[in-house]
Amino acid sequence: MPTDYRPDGPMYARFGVGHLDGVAPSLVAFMKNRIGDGDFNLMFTAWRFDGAALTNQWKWKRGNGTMADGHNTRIVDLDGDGKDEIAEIGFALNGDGTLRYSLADEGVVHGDRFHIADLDPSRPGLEGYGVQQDNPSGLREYYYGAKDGTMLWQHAGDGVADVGRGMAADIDPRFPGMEVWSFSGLYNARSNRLTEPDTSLAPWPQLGLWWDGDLTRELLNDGKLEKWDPAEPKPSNSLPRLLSTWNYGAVNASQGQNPTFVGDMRRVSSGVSGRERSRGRRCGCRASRAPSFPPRRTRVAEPCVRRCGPAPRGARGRW
Ligand SMILES: [Ca+2]
Ligand SMILES: [Ca+2]
Ligand SMILES: [Ca+2]
Repeated sequence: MPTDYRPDGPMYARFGVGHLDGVAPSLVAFMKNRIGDGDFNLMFTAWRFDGAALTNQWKWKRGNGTMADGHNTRIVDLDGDGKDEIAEIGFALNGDGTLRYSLADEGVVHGDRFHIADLDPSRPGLEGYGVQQDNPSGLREYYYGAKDGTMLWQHAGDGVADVGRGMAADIDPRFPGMEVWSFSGLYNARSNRLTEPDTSLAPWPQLGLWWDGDLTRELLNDGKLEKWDPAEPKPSNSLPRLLSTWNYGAVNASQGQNPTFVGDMRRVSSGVSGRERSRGRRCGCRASRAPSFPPRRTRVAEPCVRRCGPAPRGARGRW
């Protein structure tokens, strides 16, 4: 284990699996600690396990760079060449541990949420969307080409604000591709236009899932399965509700209750009941009976989910 930052204390880490060479899986580790009450150290490492020994393939250190990390690491093939890259909210690494791009020159700093997906199917490749925490420039949210970090649009406001949450999903079929939203209104990502002119009417930017079998995404917000209806837009606290999970024994999935929900599975929502949660075990599972058309990948077949979470029991080969 690299000891570069050991004098500053233990490093907390998050892990994922990536096919960095397009062939064999590597363990990718995000490792971070703090220099007293000051700056943070950040290091990425990649590891290969051959069945007997664990070998460190490379390490990347941020040093004094301004590349911003967030609360999620995305391991995803950004350029479609079959080899995974590693993305943070403000930069991306190539699979060999070199810096691919940084969004620092675009003014991106730390934020709590970002998403990478084919937000605009008419534009080749993947796009990214992120939100900002206390950006001194007033930047609230931004949308960019995920392959090379090309900034496509930004929204700024007066003063400094902690946006906190942001979400990307196709919830309005009138506009091609996905919508993105935080607290500045509901936008179609591709066009950078409000899909709902009243910016006080939008879902809460939390989590998404497919539940009722149609082409657009449903929403999972604080234990409620909700659906955005563009024809009857509502404020975030009164969206039409499909299901309240607490009626089935799950605890209310507020922020402090994580990991009550690990959702975004296909038409399945899982939660831990209050009683079982207190025992620290068992999951409850609630599945939709709505027919699914067209068929979609299950959670364990979705590359981004699989590469950024634990392997399901019994998984073999490339996944
Ligand atoms: Ca790639
Ligand atoms: Ca695209
Ligand atoms: Ca849409």
